[in-house]
Amino acid sequence: MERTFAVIKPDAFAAGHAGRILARIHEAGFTLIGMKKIWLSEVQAGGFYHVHRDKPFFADLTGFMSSAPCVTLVLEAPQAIRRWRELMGATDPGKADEGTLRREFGTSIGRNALHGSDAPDTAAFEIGYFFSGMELL
Ligand code: DAT
Ligand code: MG
Repeated sequence: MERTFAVIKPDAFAAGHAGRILARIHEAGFTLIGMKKIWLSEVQAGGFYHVHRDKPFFADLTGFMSSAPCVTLVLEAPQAIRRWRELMGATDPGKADEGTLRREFGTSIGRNALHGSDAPDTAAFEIGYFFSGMELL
């Protein structure tokens, strides 16, 4: 079993898509280990996305992620990291495959509805950034 970290980003949550996204997560066979709604500050969003701090889109990204509440998730499945990124689709919703969640719920590369960890080390960092062990029983 493997765990990954996911976020229903402010655009998708505000649009009322959380329920449909959670249903798709369950249908795909993930177990929901952790879940909470959270409204990030810009500093907290910057800590989460620290690997992108030198990118030109960093200020827009942290501004967007702190603009409204989101839902943070810990998902468990065999190959959870790869499988969640496959279900999300490409970063740019316009390039995401038909049937993927970003294709359905994203509207632009910066407003792409969902986050997913990209490797075991980033999944461990991101899960620990948002959840304590006691919240993941
Ligand atoms: P992903 O979320 O698919 O792992 P990433 O880690 O490269 O993609 O980037 C993190 C987020 O930053 C991404 O979900 C949306 C935003 N982003 C990435 N590239 C961007 C760009 N060229 N312009 C605006 N926002 C971008
Ligand atoms: Mg990434």
